[in-house]
Amino acid sequence: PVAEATTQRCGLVAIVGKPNVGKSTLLNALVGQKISITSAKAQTTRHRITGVRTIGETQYVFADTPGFQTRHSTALNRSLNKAVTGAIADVDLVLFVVEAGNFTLGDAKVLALLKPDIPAILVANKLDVVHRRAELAPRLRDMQQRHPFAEFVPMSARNAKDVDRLFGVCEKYLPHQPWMYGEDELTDRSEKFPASEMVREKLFRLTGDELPYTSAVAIEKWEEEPSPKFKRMVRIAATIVVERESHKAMIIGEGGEKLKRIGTEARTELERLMDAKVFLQIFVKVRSGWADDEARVRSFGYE
Ligand code: GDP
Ligand code: K
Ligand code: MG
Repeated sequence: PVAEATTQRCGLVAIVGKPNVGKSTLLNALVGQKISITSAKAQTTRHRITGVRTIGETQYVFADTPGFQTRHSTALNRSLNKAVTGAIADVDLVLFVVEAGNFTLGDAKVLALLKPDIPAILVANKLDVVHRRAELAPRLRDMQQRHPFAEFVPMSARNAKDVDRLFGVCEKYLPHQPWMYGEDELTDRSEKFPASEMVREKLFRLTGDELPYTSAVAIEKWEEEPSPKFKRMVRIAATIVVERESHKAMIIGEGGEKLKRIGTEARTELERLMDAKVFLQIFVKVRSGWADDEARVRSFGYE
C-alpha cells in the first residue's frame, strides 16, 4: 500500500545546555505540567525526560536532559553526559538554552557537542532578570560565530506568552509524519518515576549546599489499595541513599524535622499529580561510594 500523506507533524526536540539555565522549567512550561523536577542546584535533572504536547496537527516531543558535566569523571557523571550526547544525536531540533545575561565557558563546552546538520535554536532564557539588554547583542554574535543557529529566541520560561511563542518558532522544523503519542499523553514515564523524583526535588530544595549531589532515591514499595473513602490510594516507600553518616544526619534534621518536611511536601505534590491519596514513607541509608559504582548507578535507573 502507498503511504498516506499526513497533515500531522511530529518531531523530537532536545532541550540542552549547562546546569541551571532553566531547561527543566522550560520543559514543564511547554508541556503544561510538572514533568521534570527543578531546583537552584546543579544535577537536579539526572535522566532524559520526555514531555509531549500536541497543538493542532503538530506533536512536539521534548527531551529534557541533565546539564552537561565537565568537572569530575565519576560513573554518575559519565552516565549523565551519555544522556546528553544521546539526546542530541537523534532529534529534529535542538533548543540550546543559555542564561540571557550570562554566557560562560560551560555554555561553550556544551555548544561544541551540537551537530552541524541538526537545526538549533538559541534560547536566551531568564530574560526577566536581565537589566542591561544592550549587553546581549555582542554576546549573541559570539555564540552565532561558534555555531550557525537557525534562530535566536530571547525569553523567560516563567512567561506564558514567551513559552507559547516558542511553539510557533519550533513548528516548521518538525517533519510531516504521524504522531508517536496519543493526543493527551504528556510523558512516556510511569507514575513511579515522578514519585522518586519528587522526593529528590524536595531533598535538593530543603537541604543546604552542604549536602553533596551524591544522593539518590529508590522506590522500594508501591502498593495500590482499594479504599472505601478515596478514589485511589497508594502506599509508597522510598529510600534516600547517601554517601556518609553525616549526610544522613543532615537529611533527618533535628528531631526528624527535615525528613518530615521532605516527606510532607513530596506527598502533597504527588497527591495532586496522581489525583490519589498517598501514604509516603521515607528511609535514609548510607552506601559509601555509590556514585562511583557502575552497578549501583544503574540500579537507580541511570543508564
Ligand atoms: P536546569 O538545571 O537547566 O534544568 O534548570 P532548572 O529548570 O532546574 O532551573 C534552575 C533555576 O532557574 C530554578 O531555580 C528555576 O526556578 C530558575 N529559572 C528557570 N527559568 C527561569 C526564568 O525564566 N527566569 C528566572 N528568573 N528564573 C528561572
Ligand atoms: K537545576
Ligand atoms: Mg534540569
